[in-house]
Amino acid sequence: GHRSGVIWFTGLSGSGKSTVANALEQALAARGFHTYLLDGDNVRHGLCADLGFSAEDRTENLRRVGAVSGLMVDAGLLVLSAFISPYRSQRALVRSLVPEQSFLEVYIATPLAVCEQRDVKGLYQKARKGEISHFTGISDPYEAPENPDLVIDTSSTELSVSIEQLLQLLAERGWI
Ligand code: GGZ
Repeated sequence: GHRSGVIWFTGLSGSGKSTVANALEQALAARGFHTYLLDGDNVRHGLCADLGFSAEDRTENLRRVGAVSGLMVDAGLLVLSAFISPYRSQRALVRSLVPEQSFLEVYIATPLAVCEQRDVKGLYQKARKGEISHFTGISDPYEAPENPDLVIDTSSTELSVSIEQLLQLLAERGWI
């Protein structure tokens, strides 16, 4: 068995949140744990398809994700949620929506310059040209976490090492 809870990944677009969350989910699934991964790719096409990227819309996006994460914790799952979640107040909101002691914050702290150089979807280039407004890190703020449970820089740490660190954190906290 395992304790249920939310592992919340925050960081810039292209920082590697989904990559790390996916790899952790695979490692947990391989160990027989019941998991669910929430990210912009599956949420913004359905549950939050009506929302954009203003501060208000991001807050509502994250409020819904927090509420769903809380329900999944009730259902006994280990939930991995990977969202930019740029404001401290938004992360405090999602934390308030899940049971106490059931929330771990993981800061994917890959430098902006690296995220922009990767530019997997060409969004940074569009943001620089002014074709996308309110783009996090370029024309919209990102407030780094002050007291995250773990910090991962995907430009300087091998994925396998990060996954080991995450598994160790979960074991230390008695979640797995
Ligand atoms: C930031 C944006 C924007 C703007 C579209 N700002 O790299 P991606 O493409 O796949 O991940 C980003 C995703 C961010 O959605 P989230 O739900 O994680 O954001 S938040 O937590 O702030 O609600 C990016 C894409 O959407 N994208 N426009 N203006 N990212």
